[in-house]
Amino acid sequence: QYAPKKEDRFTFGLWTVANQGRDPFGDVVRPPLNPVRSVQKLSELGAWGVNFHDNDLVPFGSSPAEKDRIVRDFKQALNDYGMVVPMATTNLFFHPIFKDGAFTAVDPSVRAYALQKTMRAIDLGVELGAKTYVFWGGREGVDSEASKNPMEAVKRMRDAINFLSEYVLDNGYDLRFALEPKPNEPRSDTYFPTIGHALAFIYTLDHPEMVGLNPEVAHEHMAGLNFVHGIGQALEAGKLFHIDLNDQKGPRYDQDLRFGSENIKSMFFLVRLLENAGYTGPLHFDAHAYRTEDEQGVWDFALGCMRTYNILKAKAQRFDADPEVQALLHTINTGDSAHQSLVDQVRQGYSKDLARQLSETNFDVETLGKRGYQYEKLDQLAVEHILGTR
Ligand code: 3MF
Ligand code: MG
Ligand code: MG
Ligand code: MG
Repeated sequence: QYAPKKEDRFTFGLWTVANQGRDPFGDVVRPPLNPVRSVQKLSELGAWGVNFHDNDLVPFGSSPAEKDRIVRDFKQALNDYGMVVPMATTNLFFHPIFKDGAFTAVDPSVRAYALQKTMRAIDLGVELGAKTYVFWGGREGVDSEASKNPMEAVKRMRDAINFLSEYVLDNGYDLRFALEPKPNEPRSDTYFPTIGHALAFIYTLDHPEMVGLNPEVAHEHMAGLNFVHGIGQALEAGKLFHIDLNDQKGPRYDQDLRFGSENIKSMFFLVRLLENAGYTGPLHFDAHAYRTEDEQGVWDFALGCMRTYNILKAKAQRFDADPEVQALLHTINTGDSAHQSLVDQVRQGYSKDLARQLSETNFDVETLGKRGYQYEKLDQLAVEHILGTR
């Protein structure tokens, strides 16, 4: 019943299942995983597609002949195993050239090279079918505040996104951009640190309609923020183009844990929101197996991410269909009908008459202040659904 299927639209980054477990204190613990093998295994487990950074597929510095061979084999694997590539992105953080950033680096040669690398990676992504192109500004930030003017950094990022938007249009590509905010790591501070910062930036671009967001659970939790609310605002703005699902234990380094392995309650409300809002984009996992795992542990991890999403989806449906929940939500949201009509009119917009009606209305503030909202009862119902007793 919870087994993942292609229609569920689950995707993984090639970098996620191929993560070898290197961390700042320890070396790799798993052998490299070939992209073709990842495509095969993920397909068998029920995933719909894979996403990649240019260099996840074609190693940095490959010759044109090597690149052609790799891309040919990869296309063949996609075809053989019925997998798609909905998203692609650029690695603008691994090579030493990017140690001070890419689009916002102080060195103009680095900024120009970052554009060249991204144009090539866009061509590759589009060739493999990508419809969304993600920008995670891995090293776009500072360690020393003395090094850069933060206003100039915004302008440089805007120049890059505007230029690349035109590149996409000029080539007639069917591709949208999704900005992925993160507050820090690997830089001690990253520009555009949260969903809110990125969202505000989009409306200063030349083609805001082409640019949306790719928020990540762990990244917002690193900043101590409520991910469900960030996703709500992105959805409401029509800007949730893509999503990085994973999990995280509070404001620490980016842990990329198996989806739903830690914050089960907020992930329940996240899945409920995505499903009820009719989000139809990819459900992408940007996470990796614990460093303790061998290859089998990687597939256990991948299957776990997808199963947990499906289980939470079923639980969210049961919660919404529960008559006791429905009755309680109805009571909670109902008040004086005259006042309901006032706020309905506010939604329609301002008028002098409405302003007059509002200023002449008498409110029983004492009684309203004494009201109990029954959220304890409602929340306990949610908890019981999550725990499986209803
Ligand atoms: C880092 C990330 C990135 C981005 C990726 C674009 C390596 O914290 O989250 O993963 O998700 O670059 O999708
Ligand atoms: Mg991340
Ligand atoms: Mg992460
Ligand atoms: Mg991510």
